Amino acid sequence: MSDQDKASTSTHTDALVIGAGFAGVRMLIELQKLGLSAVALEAGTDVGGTWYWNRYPGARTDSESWSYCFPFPEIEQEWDWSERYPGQEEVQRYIGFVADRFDVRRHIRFGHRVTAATYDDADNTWTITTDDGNQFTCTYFFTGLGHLSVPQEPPYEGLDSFNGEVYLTGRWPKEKVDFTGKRVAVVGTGASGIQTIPHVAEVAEHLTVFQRTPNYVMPAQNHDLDDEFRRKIKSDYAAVWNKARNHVFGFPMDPAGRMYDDVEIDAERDRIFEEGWRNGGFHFVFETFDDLILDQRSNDAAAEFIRKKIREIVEDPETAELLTPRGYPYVSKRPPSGTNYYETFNRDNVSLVDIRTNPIEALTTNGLRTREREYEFDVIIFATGFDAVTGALNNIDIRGERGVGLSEYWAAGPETYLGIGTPGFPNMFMICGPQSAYANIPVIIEKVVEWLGRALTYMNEHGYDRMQPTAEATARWTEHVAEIFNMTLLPSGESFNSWYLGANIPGKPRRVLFYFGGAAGYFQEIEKSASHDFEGFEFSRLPVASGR
Ligand code: N01
Repeated sequence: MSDQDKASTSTHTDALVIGAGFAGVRMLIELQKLGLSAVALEAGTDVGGTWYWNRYPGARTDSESWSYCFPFPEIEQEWDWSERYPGQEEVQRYIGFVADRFDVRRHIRFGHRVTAATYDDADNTWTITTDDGNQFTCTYFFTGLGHLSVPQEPPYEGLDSFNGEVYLTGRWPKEKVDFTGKRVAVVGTGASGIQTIPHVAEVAEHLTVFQRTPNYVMPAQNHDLDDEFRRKIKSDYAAVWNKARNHVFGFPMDPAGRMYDDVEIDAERDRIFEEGWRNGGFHFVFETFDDLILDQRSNDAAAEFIRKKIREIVEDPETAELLTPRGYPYVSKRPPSGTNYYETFNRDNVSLVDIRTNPIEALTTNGLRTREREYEFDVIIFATGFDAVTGALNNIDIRGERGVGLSEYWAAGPETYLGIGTPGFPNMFMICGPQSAYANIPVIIEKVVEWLGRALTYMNEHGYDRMQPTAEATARWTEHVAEIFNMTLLPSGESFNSWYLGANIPGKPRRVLFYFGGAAGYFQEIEKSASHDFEGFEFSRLPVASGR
């Protein structure tokens, strides 16, 4: 943090935003448009959020670049994506480009990690404290913390005794890490591990992958974009956004338009799955059968197709068997996209250890010890996931009316209305908090931020300065979110540690963390509230001006 930053921290602004990733930057642009004074506090030294911290080898999106961005007409025409699924550096550069283009970087204080946020009932003010003791006050408090920003710490004894290097994919250092000629371990085979593994395998002397649950990994089928493709997208960007906003996951895709029962011949089903596999990534989920996460038979057929692919690709039958997911439906854990993932296990310098039957017991001076034996490593990489969705909120001591703590209020799991607000925490707005839509995140952020802009305007026009959801609307939404979840095959992921429910973190209360009714369904819900005077929220006004 610069001296200039330090000197200017004790300010009051209309609004304060935590985070300078997609959500924080987009919110600053909205606040600027509304003419409100604003500051954003960001723990990192640059913008990017998720794309600042997750700079592990191979990190890239699995949303297609042309829809993993904001629908600003000027930016759409100026920015050129180089790949179908851009890498971490390019996405971070894009967020920086947007921040500079709208001139909001000057509102961001980097190197400030927020530790507490306290609401003062008497003067309707939030006080935000950072880890270096600085305090900021504001009327409107926004969190843009990201769903996946608190990595799970390696849960093993002996971490300090290990003499080699230890990395977490979710907290990757800025300096290049060189694995050349080293003996490397990767623990975890979720989306992060799956992207890291092929890259490390290419240079390491030996890579050992420690897998607890085999995943259903789709080939990303990433490729460079050419000028002709970019021109085509830019010539009708409105059509891209129109499709994305009407798509269940916020992607510019058409629904498959068929259910499992619409196709009676197995060979034809296989042809459809084959096409999905060739198109790659989420095209397999959303362009094969529309009942993939609703109908067990549809899901079983998809899962079996993927298992067959694994057996075809992986040469050693024993390794193929270990990599084959069983016992939980496809998509009930977030399915990753990879590049050469299964192929990597055909390399001579890669081996796979099943830690479900042979768990890791501890780290040792020279490596790690499983129940069966000890392994020696120079480097251990933990790709063991995140305390998702609520982790970052609970890490901050947030206190609302009468000093009630958010983590105590959410002791049994989060309760929000629309994933935006929670009762007792006036003017605290979560940009995609718990129970907001599970979908392509920039598309959801865009709509939520627009909605928040309208809410602030509504308050201003009606002479209100305080807004929070009602307890009734919040209870109804929480119930609705659970109902929708239970209509799908997703609950089966719980026993396989799905982070959708918090089931990946020992001791974390189980609650559905997302609205799974689709992006379009979510947009209808938030619009319904906004167009009925923000139904489900209550408004008030401080009787005496605070004098600020
Ligand atoms: O984390 P995960 P992630 N001992 O929780 C294992 C997004 N993302 O960082 O399945 C041993 O999915 C765990 O095993 P199990 C994306 O939304 C997106 O990979 O619990 N192993 C699992 O294999 C994604 O879903 C992108 O049995 C342990 C792995 O570690 C989300 O982030 C890229 C363990 C954790 O997998 C999280 O992905 C990367 C333990 N104690 C991430 N604890 C893209 O857009 C956990 N594991 C491309």
